[in-house]
Amino acid sequence: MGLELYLDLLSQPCRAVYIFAKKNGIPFQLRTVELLKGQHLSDAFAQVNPLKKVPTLKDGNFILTESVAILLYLTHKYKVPDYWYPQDLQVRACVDEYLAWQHTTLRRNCLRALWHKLLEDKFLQNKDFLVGPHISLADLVAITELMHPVGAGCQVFESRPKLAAWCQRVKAAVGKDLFQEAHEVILKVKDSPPADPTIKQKLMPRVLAMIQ
Ligand code: GTX
Repeated sequence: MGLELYLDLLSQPCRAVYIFAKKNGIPFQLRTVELLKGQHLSDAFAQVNPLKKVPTLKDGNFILTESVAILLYLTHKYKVPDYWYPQDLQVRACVDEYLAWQHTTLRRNCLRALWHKLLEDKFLQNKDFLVGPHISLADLVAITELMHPVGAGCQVFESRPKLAAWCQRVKAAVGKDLFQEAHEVILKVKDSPPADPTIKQKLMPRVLAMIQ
């Protein structure tokens, strides 16, 4: 069996992995794990990932979790354009810096208004993309995270022209169709019916917090 990716496009780290694999023509079998149906809690999925989280990668007998580790594995295993994770030591260090920052801030409890300001002031500054003139893993991880509140109806980019222009550049670099495809489910989530109550009881509080 070749590369298998266990994903739910409702999840921001899954969207980053999905876009990256698709955009770079990496062949993979999509194994959809529907969080809202509690499929990640099934015994079958626990055999693949005992942590019961997506994204999860399976490459033969090798299993890998954590979106950043998955993105880096794909970057190293497949021939992808250098700009995603540049060879240049210092530019690469800037991508690493963003990926480390992201996990402790954007993905954690931090005032949304402050994220945006920090993202603009510290990372984007006056560049086209977060670490320079080209898209990198940093932009992909950032955009999939910022589209999450957009899916819940928050106007994240409305009063931030610099961030909005960056968003348009990332969309164009990824390709509008692939961007739309990856975000279709999250952009519709606010209109979906509530999850099945029996499943809801089993889901982790943070997943519930995102869907209510
Ligand atoms: N640090 C990990 C990574 O980057 O891969 C985080 C993995 C993670 O928390 N995955 C979540 C999960 O599987 C999905 S991402 C949150 C999606 C919320 C969408 C709701 C609309 N969670 C399952 C669980 O914890 O039970």
